Amino acid sequence: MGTTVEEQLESFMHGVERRNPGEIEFHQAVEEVVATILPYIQDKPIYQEMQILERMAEPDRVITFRVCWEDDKQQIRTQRGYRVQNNNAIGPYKGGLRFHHSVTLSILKFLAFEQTFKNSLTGLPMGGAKGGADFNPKGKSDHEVMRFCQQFMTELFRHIGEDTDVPAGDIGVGAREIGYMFGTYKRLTNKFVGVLTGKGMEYGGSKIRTEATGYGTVYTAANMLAVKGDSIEGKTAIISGSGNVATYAAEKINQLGGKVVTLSDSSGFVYDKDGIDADKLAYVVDLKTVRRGRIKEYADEFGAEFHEGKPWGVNCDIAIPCATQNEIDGDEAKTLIKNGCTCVAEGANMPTIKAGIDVYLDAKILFAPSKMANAGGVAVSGLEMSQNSARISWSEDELQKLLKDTMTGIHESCLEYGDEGDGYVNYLKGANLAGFVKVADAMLAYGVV
Ligand code: NDP
Ligand code: 2IT
Repeated sequence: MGTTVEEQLESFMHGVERRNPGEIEFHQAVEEVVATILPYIQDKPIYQEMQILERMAEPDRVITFRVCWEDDKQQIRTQRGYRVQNNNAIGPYKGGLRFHHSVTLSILKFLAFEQTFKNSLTGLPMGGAKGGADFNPKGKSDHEVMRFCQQFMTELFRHIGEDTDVPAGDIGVGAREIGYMFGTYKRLTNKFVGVLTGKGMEYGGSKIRTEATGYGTVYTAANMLAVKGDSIEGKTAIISGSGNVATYAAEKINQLGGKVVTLSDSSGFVYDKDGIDADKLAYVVDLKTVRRGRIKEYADEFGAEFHEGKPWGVNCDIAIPCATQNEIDGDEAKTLIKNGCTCVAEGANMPTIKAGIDVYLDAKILFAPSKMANAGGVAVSGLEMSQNSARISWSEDELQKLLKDTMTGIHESCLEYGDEGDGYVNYLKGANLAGFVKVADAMLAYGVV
């Protein structure tokens, strides 16, 4: 390594780029983390001697496989399935499955890397993984989705297990897909175990898992505001996405006295100046999970505005990106701040590119990076694993409290490591460091393996 931190970062990233050519999302995620960890470990040479960062940025295992299935017209279709098992230093591999036409190895490696730090932040014993396929569920019949999920699991099942690797949902994978996959796993192995989370309540699911990511993201925004003596009450929020994370983030904003004025999907966004209240949200959940329609229908139904593009030009106090990675660039971040935004909590994974993050940090606004803000989903997944192992189920009240307490604990850890001493909290640094230390120290305990 070179002498200055900048030289060390350049040399580190040179190695990552050489070993993982063209994997730009993976490079982006690694650089964001390593840039904050390197200054911290300058006076802790053991982490450098034992190559902890280098080992964290090399997945334990990458599995890719062919998934062949038959569509409703009896055409044979071929997709690529993946599972990236990044790190199991502190617990079984854990992380979602994404079904989207854009899925690549680079995207799943970035998500598995991020998941390792996020899961550590929850305080629960979970390693980091991610998987999925370049399958596009849009426009597919239930039977086509079922056949795809079954074929996907006929290979994935040999790489996972309740103490080995426990997948869950992500973009394009919700209760329906988890049900099909769990049914196939059960049939192939003749075991009824907690091998997936996000299951239905009838067969081992946990209460509030569906709501947990969105709720947790808003609790994080509330926790950051509370440090400033402020709250969600009376605030206007803009949200992107209209899937699982977005709808429950909107629900929690409403419950805490805020107003949500946008939701989006890949075709554009709706702007509802009157606010997207509980009844309108119920319409969105039905639209997106039952009828599987487009967000424009909301505008037609409620007389709201529909625009192509993203919602970042709408005036707000709080922005909650909940669609996908790289949906806010530097200019969009500047627009947010110009229009009054003082708080960004990332429900999606890595929704802001580096230039946008630099804008938030320079402006010293409240910024909760994804691994801090959206950890509530995987935290309740961890609680689902505990309930399955003990063959019990906790009440909704208990789980609501556990989720809230977990998000408070994560905020406190990130605050401790991110406090700049000048009144500003760099939660990006805080989240990376707080997530890193536990995994790194477990790896040190194992020696060179
Ligand atoms: P869903 O599939 O339920 O919803 C995804 C939403 O994002 C849809 O509205 C979708 O629109 C939109 N979207 C997806 N890709 C794009 C794109 N390329 N451009 C514009 N809009 C897009 O997924 P989730 O709500 O579960 O996931 C959303 C984000 O939250 C992801 O980044 C995910 O990794 C992250 N996350 C999810 C967790 C969970 O528990 N589910 C936990 C932690 C993070 P359309 O319908 O048009 O595709
Ligand atoms: O990104 C994420 O944290 C998830 N998609 C949820 C993972 C999980 O195992 O619940």
